[in-house]
Amino acid sequence: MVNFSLEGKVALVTGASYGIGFAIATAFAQAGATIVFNDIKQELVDKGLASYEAKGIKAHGYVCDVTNEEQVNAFVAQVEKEVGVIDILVNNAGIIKRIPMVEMTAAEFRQVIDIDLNGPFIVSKAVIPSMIKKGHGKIINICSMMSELGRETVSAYAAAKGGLKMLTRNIASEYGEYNIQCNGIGPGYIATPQTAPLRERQADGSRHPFDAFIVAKTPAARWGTPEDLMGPAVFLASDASDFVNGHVLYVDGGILAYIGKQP
Ligand code: NAP
Ligand code: GCO
Repeated sequence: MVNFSLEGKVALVTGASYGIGFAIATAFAQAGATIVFNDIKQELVDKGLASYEAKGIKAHGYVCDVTNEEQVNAFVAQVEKEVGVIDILVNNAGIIKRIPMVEMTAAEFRQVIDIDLNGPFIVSKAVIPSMIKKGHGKIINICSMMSELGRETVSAYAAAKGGLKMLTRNIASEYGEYNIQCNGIGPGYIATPQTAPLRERQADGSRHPFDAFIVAKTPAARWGTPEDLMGPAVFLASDASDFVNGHVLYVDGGILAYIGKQP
């Protein structure tokens, strides 16, 4: 029988107080996993713990900035002591800055690369040695359509997410022989706080132009929801995907396959 169960597994989802990470962690808990998550602020960790509890999930929340290698190493050691060795890692924490490239400072560019690309490197590096010792591991990097496409104002984000696609392939290549599978999920346009500015109602009550644009560009003719990512994430975290490695699974309603509705 195909095994989609995560019973007995410890899953770390970074930046999972809310949004996509929260939905993925919830799905993992429903599949039997013990949930660990982090955020950069205690108040958000507490908010996240309350949100998980409201769903009947006893999660383990920690304050940790994924860009800080010392903090990450201490965090992973603490999790291994208090909860158990991490079987599943989802590198979800991420930010975006929407600024025309020529107006973006190098510091702003670096900040996006630091969180969206260096963070997954740092956290993956911290958990892989124990996965090797344990004889298995699953790493899922939350990529993006911007791992494949560019658009105005998101140069840093696209560079980071393009790099994250290749980091995914490299981890798969380097650690596949230890029964560690590293794959990506590439969400399309998902309704979360990160994309809220692209969906704001206009002063006259009309839809944001970008909102209408995305709906026209998506065969599913709708924005995705964090819940749309739950099944694909459980698949990639489970034994059912043990021979899937270095793959980016786009969960985008078909937008990458579609030229867009004729005007
Ligand atoms: P979100 O609502 O902005 O949530 C991002 C989470 O990451 C927040 O909990 C945030 O915590 C946390 N975070 C940010 N910087 C961090 C750091 N240095 N260390 C630890 N945690 C940090 O974003 P989302 O829409 O759920 O997106 C989650 C992931 O999916 C991101 O990687 C994003 O790039 C990717 N993605 C999103 C979409 C979409 O359409 N929404 C599509 C494709 C890919 P704070 O609140 O404390 O900042
Ligand atoms: C944007 C959006 C996108 C989505 C996502 C698409 O400004 O274009 O924020 O980047 O977040 O990454 O896959």
